[in-house]
Amino acid sequence: MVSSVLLALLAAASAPLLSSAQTQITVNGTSSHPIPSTLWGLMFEDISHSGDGGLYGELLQNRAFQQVTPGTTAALNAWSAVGNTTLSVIADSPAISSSLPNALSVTFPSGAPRSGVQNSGYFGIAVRASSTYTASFFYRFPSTLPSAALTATVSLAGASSGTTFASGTVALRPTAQWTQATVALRPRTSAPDINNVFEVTLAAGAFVGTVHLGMFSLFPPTFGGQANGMRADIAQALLDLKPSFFRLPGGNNLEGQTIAQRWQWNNTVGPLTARPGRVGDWGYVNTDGLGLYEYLVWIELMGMVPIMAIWSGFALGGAAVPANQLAPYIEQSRQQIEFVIGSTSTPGGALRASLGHPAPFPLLYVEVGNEDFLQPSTYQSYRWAAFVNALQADYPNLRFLATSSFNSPALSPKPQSWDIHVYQTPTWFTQNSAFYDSFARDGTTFFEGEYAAISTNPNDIFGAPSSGRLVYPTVQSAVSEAAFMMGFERNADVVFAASYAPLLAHVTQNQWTPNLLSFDSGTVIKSTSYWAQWMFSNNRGDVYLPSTLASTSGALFWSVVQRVSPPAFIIKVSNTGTSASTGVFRLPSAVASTGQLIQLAGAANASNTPTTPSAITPQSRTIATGQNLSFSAPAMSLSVITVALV
Ligand code: LX5
Repeated sequence: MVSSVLLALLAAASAPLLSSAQTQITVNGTSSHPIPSTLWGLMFEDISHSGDGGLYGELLQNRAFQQVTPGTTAALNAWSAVGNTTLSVIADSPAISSSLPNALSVTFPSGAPRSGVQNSGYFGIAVRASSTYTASFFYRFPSTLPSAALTATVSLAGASSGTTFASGTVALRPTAQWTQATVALRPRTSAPDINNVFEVTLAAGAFVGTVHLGMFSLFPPTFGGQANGMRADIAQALLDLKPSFFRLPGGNNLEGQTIAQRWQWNNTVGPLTARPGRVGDWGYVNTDGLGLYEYLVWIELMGMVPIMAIWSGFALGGAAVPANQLAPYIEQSRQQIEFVIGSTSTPGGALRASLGHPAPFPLLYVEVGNEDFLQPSTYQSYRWAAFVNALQADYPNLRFLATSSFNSPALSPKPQSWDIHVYQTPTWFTQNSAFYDSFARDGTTFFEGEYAAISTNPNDIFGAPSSGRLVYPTVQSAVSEAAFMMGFERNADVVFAASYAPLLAHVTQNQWTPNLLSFDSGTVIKSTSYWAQWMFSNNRGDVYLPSTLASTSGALFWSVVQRVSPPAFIIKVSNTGTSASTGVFRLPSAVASTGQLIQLAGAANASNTPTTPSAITPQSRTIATGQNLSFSAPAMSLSVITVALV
């Protein structure tokens, strides 16, 4: 008795707390614009080993000694001796190819036990019993030829345990000419962790002398079986996002620190022995094994379209090509486009066909540079015009995107489209959900090519990372980005595409945080922001339905779209505040009495991390719905409600 009185008193006392703030939202039944099919997609560049050591399936690091200085310890990165060999990187003559001048010189002394070389991979190697690995390398004997073929053992082994998980043998013929050896490795058991190495060894006493090795490779099965393709678990995590486009190859990594170090498409296609690699913009060598053709074939496999950048005459170190010297660079860009879409009667199209893809790839968007607001003067005075005027004449159906700050300085010819970037605080994203509302409807369209809430400290955005910088996206950063993303749907008549950046990063070998997906050589971690992207992209509508505008100083943001088939309203609600908030949606027509809710929620600073990879994931359940749909959004949450029209 006493306890029930107490309960009633407690209930009365807590009632005001339960009734959260209410916002009345009227949804218009007449759509204002279709949602473009390109809206949600991916921005990619090789940063934080997102390409080499990440998406690109190759497992060996420094596989071909590209762009290293022979004779240095650094040139031996990821390599070490097994047994008694002596290793050094040399500039070999003959070289494997003119693009690959360097090789690994391995000397076996007399009386050596089992000896050879090992590679530690990209910070470990995952060894899975279900996979067949294809290993290969080039070899030659520069001086003393063995009297007969040698039997080399190629294996995958625990780095500290010494356990051999897989091994195979391959004959090394006595030859002074570069020769390729290939062997398939089928692990008997999976390794318990990624602390594994790849080894090439000779039995005790098998050989005394020197062998040169180079252009190694170790590939697990790739996503979709693509030759020289992508790591399956990372590609699958990206496919789950149902992305529509893929921006490549940068980002800063397009530009080079110097003009000579820029990304050059023609150095990234053809046999791996024809790719010199380059010093990337993020502090490590890019193998360019993940080249333009690999990107395009994979983009097609994934059902995406490319948004491809061309170099715009500016290197990150500050050098710009003078106007009267731009012609060869414009021609290189023209050839890049021709490789992608030219008919097979052109040299570029014929090269594409020779690699296995006679049909042109579906290219519509070409981005001229990256962040050319870093040198707006030369972009405005000649670089933009020189590239666009020449290339638009050759390819009138392409849309060229400008990358300087929107209309500042104004460009001529007037860009049809712009790529706009924003790295900011969660607060900025919530306060700017109406960012595109005031943009002119004059045919100009926008690509939000990079955006992310990166720090809770406004002073930290453009300065050195300090106290507020996020290591992994948080619930707060994800729901704040979602508030901004509501604005992409509302303004999808001018915003045709949007992508979070950066997309991928190795958990320890990174130059930037936070990132959408983090990985090591064995696992992939889906961040809170990944799940926000997933919720938007997997719950697209065909048309946008205007509704009462949210207050940009408030915490509750929403977007209502209509799906044609099967007919449904899809309502997205982001609550960026610290208390629950109710939206009462007055829908324009009758709906089913129940609908499906997908919700991401949690503590503001909660993240998915290597130790808590699934702390925050979207949860689904059925909820009661109706034409007057009252929905209480928990603090720090993103919700998607799908309700069928009746
Ligand atoms: C940013 C901008 C990281 C990047 C650039 C991209 O996603 O590479 O386009 O880097 S920044 O701010 O250091 O220039």
